[in-house]
Amino acid sequence: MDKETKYIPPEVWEWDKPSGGAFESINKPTAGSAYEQKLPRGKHPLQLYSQGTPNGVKITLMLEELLALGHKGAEYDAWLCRINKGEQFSSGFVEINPNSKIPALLDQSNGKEQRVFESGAILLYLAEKFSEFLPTELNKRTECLSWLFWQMGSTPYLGGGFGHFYSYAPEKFQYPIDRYAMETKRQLDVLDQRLSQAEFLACDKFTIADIASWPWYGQLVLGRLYSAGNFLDVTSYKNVVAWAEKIDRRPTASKARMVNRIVGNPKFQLHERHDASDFELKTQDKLNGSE
Ligand SMILES: N[C@@H](CCC(=O)N[C@@H](CS)C(=O)NCC(=O)O)C(=O)O
Repeated sequence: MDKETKYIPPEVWEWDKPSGGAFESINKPTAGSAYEQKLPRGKHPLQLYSQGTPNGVKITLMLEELLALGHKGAEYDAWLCRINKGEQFSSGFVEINPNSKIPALLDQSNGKEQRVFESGAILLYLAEKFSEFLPTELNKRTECLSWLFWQMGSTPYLGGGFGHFYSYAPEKFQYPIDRYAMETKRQLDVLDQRLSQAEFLACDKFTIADIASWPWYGQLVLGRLYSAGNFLDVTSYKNVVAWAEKIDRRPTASKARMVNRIVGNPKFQLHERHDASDFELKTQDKLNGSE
């Protein structure tokens, strides 16, 4: 960068132009609702407002796992919230998540209403509500929550850092790509070393720690995120790859990835899920590309 183009921060930052890149139309420096619109409600106990991004898949994986175990109370309506159209800024969505990010959950069981936002909090809520995927023994529970919080704190460097600058930014800038590629590889190494000692992140059982991490790090090492498999040499993290493949073989995993998905093969896009049969009957290829 020469002297003329070098950026000198002003005294006070002001939002005078869109930031550029894939999300410039929805990025803004203020919170709160942008327009009045109620959220739709279905008949099931749990109402999920989401999109099929890795954070969204955490919750659909948890819900499909709970249903596979026979928990009828985990029946859910999954409504599509299109974040690229700014639907997370509707008044109804903001009532459920003041932070305007998917996923958001409303539990309307037993005539009461409980909102839950932040994917980690949603996983913990569902784990406690159904007494599943969270060990009860204090040391294992603590290990599980440590990995859950590790994921929540670490992944913004992978998504908002590496993914943003490698994939979404308007230009390729070496400084942030180097910084976040290094951090992402460090995180993969953390996981790889942990998974050399234990079958799953918290212990020998599949828990919400795995459910939180797989849609990000699992998808990354399976080459499904940011087309960055080669760049980050993901196959060298052998324990992470083995863990990711093992979870990928669970029958719930492919379903979880279909719900609220709006990109890729229409056969694997189920924009809204209101019934178990929707996976067979309501995918976008069956709906003839209409919505
Ligand atoms: N910490 C939040 C992050 C959620 C998040 O970043 N969601 C993204 C999609 S993956 C989103 O809604 N982005 C829309 C926006 O930033 O306006 C969580 O884990 O629930």
